[in-house]
Amino acid sequence: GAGGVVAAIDLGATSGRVMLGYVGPNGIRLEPVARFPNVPVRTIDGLHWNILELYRNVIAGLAEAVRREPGLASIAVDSWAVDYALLRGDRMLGNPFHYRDERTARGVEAVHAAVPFAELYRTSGLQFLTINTVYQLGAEPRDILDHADALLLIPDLIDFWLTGVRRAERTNASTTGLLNVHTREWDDALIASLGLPRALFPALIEPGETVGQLLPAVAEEIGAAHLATPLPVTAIGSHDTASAVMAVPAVGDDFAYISSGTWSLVGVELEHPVVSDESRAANFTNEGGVDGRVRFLQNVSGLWLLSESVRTWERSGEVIDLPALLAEAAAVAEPVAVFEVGDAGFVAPGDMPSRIAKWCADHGQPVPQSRAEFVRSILESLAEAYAVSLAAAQHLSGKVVSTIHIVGGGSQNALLCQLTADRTGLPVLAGPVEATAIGNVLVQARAAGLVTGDLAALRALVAESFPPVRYRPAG
Ligand code: ADP
Ligand code: LRH
Repeated sequence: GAGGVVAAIDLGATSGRVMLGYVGPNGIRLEPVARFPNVPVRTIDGLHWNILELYRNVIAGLAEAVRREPGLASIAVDSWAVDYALLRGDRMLGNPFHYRDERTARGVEAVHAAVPFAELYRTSGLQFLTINTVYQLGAEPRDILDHADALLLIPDLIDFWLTGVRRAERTNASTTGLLNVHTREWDDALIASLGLPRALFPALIEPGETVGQLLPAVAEEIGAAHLATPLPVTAIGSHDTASAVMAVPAVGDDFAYISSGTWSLVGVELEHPVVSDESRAANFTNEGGVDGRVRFLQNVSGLWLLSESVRTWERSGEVIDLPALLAEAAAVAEPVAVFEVGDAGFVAPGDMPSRIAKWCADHGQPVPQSRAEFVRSILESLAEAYAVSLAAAQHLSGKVVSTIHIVGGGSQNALLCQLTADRTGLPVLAGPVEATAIGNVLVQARAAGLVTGDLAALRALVAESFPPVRYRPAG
């Protein structure tokens, strides 16, 4: 193709952005258009996303994108997984819940009473996480489920608001727990066993297909009504992690990845799912990737531990400089505690340093004494968890890995990258920071004919445009 420009909307659990992506045979360039925080809101019935505020920012960002680039060829949306809105007709039934809301505990009990976890795993291939859509649905009141006529995951909801078309993008649908891991279709039998109305689940759509054209009212709102051709919204790997893994700048096949942001998604890419008893016991997930790949990975906690600590320290009004704090953490010379980052006690929002200190005291480990020691302990513990996960991923899948790619916001954390190299004994290639947006852009660009090629070719393009930073293991 001759090249062109598309707009990527990437909504992370911490922040959202709208990017212009310029793509041609010689590379990719990203131009940030808008960035906005994603701040959840607690009301009497629980913890919610501020979805209307996010959508307002999406529209404002798209308006700015069209102002800068009237030649825009396409738009696509990705976000964090598992969360959803229920709708009846055009109306959203209540505000979407945040996956950290405590109601899922009830859902887990209800779901496992109907279908034991071993059977869920054989069908969906999904690791046990209380946040999974299936457990959230297990906590929904019956009358609300019966009143609804559609369930849309967050990117599907934004696509619906933009186009009026309701579809379920396949990579993100794979995080619900209701997709069959082998057929990649909604599992009707499982949905029936759980007593969920089958009609809630829209027709699936594959990355690269067109969702629809912008509604006239939306085109008007973003200043695109006068454009020569109506703007399409394209389906991409709308699960942010699917887009991030797509854009790993890997050369060859023997790599592992860590998509590092609020969560760390640690694993390998496979052609076929692994749903053995052993992988179930190790709690490994098989999520759907772009171009039919399997993302065989584990949700290891992530920089949530750090950002929630910083948020706690900032409550007194002080503003913390993250790069300075990371430099202090790098200078800590005494050994620090290595704690269990996946402990269920760290999932909810709130005072993180106190919870970490309590974990260390309860487990006979040295309690961190300063902010720098807390940060060092968090990063050592994450790196250790990565090493354990990566060893398991290789053992369970039979894939042998010689390089680890770290992408996402956490790839800027040099200390974390170095500790990961040290604890795994493998070289770490860090970056790009905006892998998710790049994956979003590339699948749109390929659909629009701006670029051609399979995953390997697209990844080579990423590597040329965003050369990663190399960390060698110590010793
Ligand atoms: P998400 O997509 O989940 O919202 P991101 O991929 O944007 O997350 O990553 C956010 C994380 O990136 C932050 O929690 C922070 O720890 C890390 N980060 C951001 N900027 C820097 C920086 N300059 N140095 C080190 N880490 C950073
Ligand atoms: C990362 C992510 C992850 C999911 C979690 C809900 O942003 O999408 O892959 O497990 O958020």
